[in-house]
Amino acid sequence: MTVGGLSPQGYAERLLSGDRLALARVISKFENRDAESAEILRSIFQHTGKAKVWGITGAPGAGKSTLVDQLVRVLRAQGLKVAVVAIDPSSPFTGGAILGDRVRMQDHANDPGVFIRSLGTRGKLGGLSHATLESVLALDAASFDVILVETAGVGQTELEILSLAQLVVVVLVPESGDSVQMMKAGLLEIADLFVVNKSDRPDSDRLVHHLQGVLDLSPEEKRRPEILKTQANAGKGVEAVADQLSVLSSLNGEENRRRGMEFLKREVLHILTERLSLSVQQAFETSSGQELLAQLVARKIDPISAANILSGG
Ligand SMILES: Nc1nc2c(ncn2[C@@H]2O[C@H](COP(=O)(O)OP(=O)(O)O)[C@@H](O)[C@H]2O)c(=O)[nH]1
Ligand SMILES: [Mg+2]
Repeated sequence: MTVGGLSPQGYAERLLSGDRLALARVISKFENRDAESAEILRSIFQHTGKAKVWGITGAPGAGKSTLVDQLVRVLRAQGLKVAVVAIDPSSPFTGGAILGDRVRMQDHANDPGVFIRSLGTRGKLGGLSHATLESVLALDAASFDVILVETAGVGQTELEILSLAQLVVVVLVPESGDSVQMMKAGLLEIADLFVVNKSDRPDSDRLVHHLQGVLDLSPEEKRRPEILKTQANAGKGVEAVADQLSVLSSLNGEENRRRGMEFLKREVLHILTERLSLSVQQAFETSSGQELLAQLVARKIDPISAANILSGG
């Protein structure tokens, strides 16, 4: 069956009825900021807000994809429909995810209860976080119970993306000194659960103790995150991670609601800020805008008064 040539409404209806091809197309439209995106989003938004959205972050090579793959297995065994959104900054050339992720995930390729999607970083400023949010909304509307968002904890964009998650898992590994890097990157503040992966390697207990020390020192503004050890490539410790996430999900009802509200508030603010910024730039391009700029430069008018004029004040 083809889904080409559908109206935005048609795409939305197919997606809501569980059509995977329509879902994939809609995500592509969101990713490419297609003109139909706004209308599709409007049609599906009321059907969102049900899925659990869990972020998985950590340095490249920490084992996030391996852990995600294993979490999918565990959650599927519990009868849950699971989607994965992988954000991959390591492949700027193809705008897609590294091959390894796809190969590993092929185990789930024929399972209708699993949907895996990579989003590239080809987006412009802020584009990737918008695309990620909208993709997560599409998956939510398509009735996935759990949406796992894998992202390398490296920059502001990734932190922004993680703020859409109700729970954030930070994956650390013993051999690298990345725990300190992670803390610097602000991951300590957003972690709801720490996973020390590659526990088959020496020094994993040392990392656990180190982390405990760090947590002892940090202000107790939120629930203290647990630290769990895994060996993701052997599937060890993954059930405990899934269980802990489920427990936190059920405990965090009010907190999840608050996070969700804060996130959506910020998203609306983003949209408006982008629009306003664009319209002011366009205003400067007009002849009266050029005149205003000339007056500014000549010190005949000050920036506050210029802003008042531009905002019609
Ligand atoms: N020794 C060991 N290797 C692991 C473990 N988990 C994952 N790996 C390996 O670490 C490498 C990077 O894993 P990957 O999941 O791609 O990391 P990501 O970049 O964080 O997504 C792969 O070769 C995995 O097989 C583990 O628990 N122990
Ligand atoms: Mg990965």
